[in-house]
Amino acid sequence: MKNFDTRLYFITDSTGFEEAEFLRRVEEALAGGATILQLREKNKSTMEYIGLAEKVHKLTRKYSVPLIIDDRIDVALAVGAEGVHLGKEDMPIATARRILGDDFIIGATAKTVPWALEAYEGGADYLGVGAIYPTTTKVKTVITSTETLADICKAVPIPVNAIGGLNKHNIDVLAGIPIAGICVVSAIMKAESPKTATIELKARAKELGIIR
Ligand code: TZP
Ligand code: MG
Repeated sequence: MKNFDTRLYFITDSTGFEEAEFLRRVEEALAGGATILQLREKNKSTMEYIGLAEKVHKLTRKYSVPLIIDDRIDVALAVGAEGVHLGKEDMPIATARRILGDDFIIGATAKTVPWALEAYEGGADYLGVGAIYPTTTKVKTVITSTETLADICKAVPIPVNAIGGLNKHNIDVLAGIPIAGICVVSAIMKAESPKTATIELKARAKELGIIR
């Protein structure tokens, strides 16, 4: 059964962390209430990506949180992850859906309404939209306005998450837009206490009525 909740979507970045410290931070975010977790690795070999994904999957399973693998459906299949996240330069959504079947969670990046519609029609289960703010995380992206974010929410019937430079001090701009949740990397990954950061971010998003 495909069952997922994107309210607090934590995307990892292991850059600069020893593996043990990385895994400790991942577990803290899970303990703090991340509802879905994406393993995002841009510089690892296939072997290394699979090795790390297996370790992260043990943690996500412990907290009953779906594991999404960024970019790589082979890695997702290899470790039995619950889903994959695909951008414009990755495998087309419809192709991935055909290979992975209906039970797999497939997320897509979308920065415009036509792009969102194409991903939805291809079979995407949720969309990540942004960057809402400039980001310090290594990514090829452009700023997406909150107006476009709202238009995308209106255009597709699947959960839409906001992403990019989001933290507890600036998510108020999302209030009133019918997003399903927020995606964050640094606000949790680089926090002194990832657990506290996760708890506080979720509490703030609830307080603003962004998530339930
Ligand atoms: N896509 C758009 S912005 C971004 C991605 C992967 C990175 C978000 O990272 P952060 O640290 O939450 O700004
Ligand atoms: Mg990608």
